[in-house]
Amino acid sequence: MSATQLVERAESVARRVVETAQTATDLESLREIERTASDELAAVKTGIGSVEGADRSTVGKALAAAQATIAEVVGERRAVISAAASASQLAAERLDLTALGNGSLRGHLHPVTQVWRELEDIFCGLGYQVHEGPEVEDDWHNFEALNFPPGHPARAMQDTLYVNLGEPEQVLLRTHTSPMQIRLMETQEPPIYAIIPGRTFRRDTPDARHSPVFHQIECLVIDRDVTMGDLMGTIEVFFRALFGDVESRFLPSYFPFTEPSAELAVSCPFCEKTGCRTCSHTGWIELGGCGMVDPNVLQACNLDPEEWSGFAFGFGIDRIPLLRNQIDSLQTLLWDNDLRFLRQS
Ligand code: 2NL
Repeated sequence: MSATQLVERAESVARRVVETAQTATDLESLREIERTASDELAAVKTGIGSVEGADRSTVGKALAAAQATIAEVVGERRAVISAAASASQLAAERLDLTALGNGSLRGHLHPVTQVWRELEDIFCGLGYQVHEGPEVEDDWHNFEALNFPPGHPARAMQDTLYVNLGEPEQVLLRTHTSPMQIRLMETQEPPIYAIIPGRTFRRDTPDARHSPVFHQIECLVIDRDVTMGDLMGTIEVFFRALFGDVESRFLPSYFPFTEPSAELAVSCPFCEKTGCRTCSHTGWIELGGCGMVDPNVLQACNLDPEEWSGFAFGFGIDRIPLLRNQIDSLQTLLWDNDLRFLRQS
């Protein structure tokens, strides 16, 4: 072969590689293209020996240029093929670790917590503050300051759970949320508009209507010239926010810490007073009690009963989800933790 033919041969091998390398989609076929080209250039190199001395460097340069072009084109294509291969390998090995992706097992707040927060919302809307107090209390805050006379039955061992700390029968699990109201009156300058929700404790044998641990919410207002009318109006607004179009009923009652005192009831939201199972066919549901804060309680907190007056009311929280969800037993609501029940609420 002449020097011109050898140069053309080297150039055509390089041109072909530039075209065909672009069509290779895997490393093996690219390697095949490279091998064929390299064999053909080896033949050109052998041909150098048979041309005139002066032409050898021309052919040599053409050969080197072809080798350089091929190396560059093949190198670029190899990088492209490798990147695509690793991307498709990553896609194939992808693990879906999304937890509970279909959302069907989302949890929710316990029915008691839902009502607790709803009560807080209603009173916050009326401008009240929410306070929570200690569950372990002393005799002063739980009884003495609340005007419980010595020997009052609620102080007796069967009601109160005492804690074995300090003087006998001085440290106890609060039997109501009222001790926190005493703490508020002791430490805050009136006016006070507060609600106190919380866990309370009594020495009771558990059954459908009793639980040694239950939840209460109490309301306390201390201001100048507070009247029984303020108390009744507040309760009316509150009951309507909670139950809708209902009436409230006040029957004379007795509590050591209020005077006068009243038992609180709401007209049955389920039967509109015609009588049903939920209201035991009375048309009314008893919810708790209320009254004007006894002057002795104000004095125990160093508040002058001539200057300050107030009202308070209290009721059990657990009663409300029981009523709303037509649940028969406090045990079902508070202790069983049966998911078949909880998921419905
Ligand atoms: C009920 C009745 C009531 C109060 C709680 C109270 C608190 C202070 C002063 C005066 Cl510090 N009163 N609280 C008043 C009347 C009734 O609760 O049946 N609760 C479950």
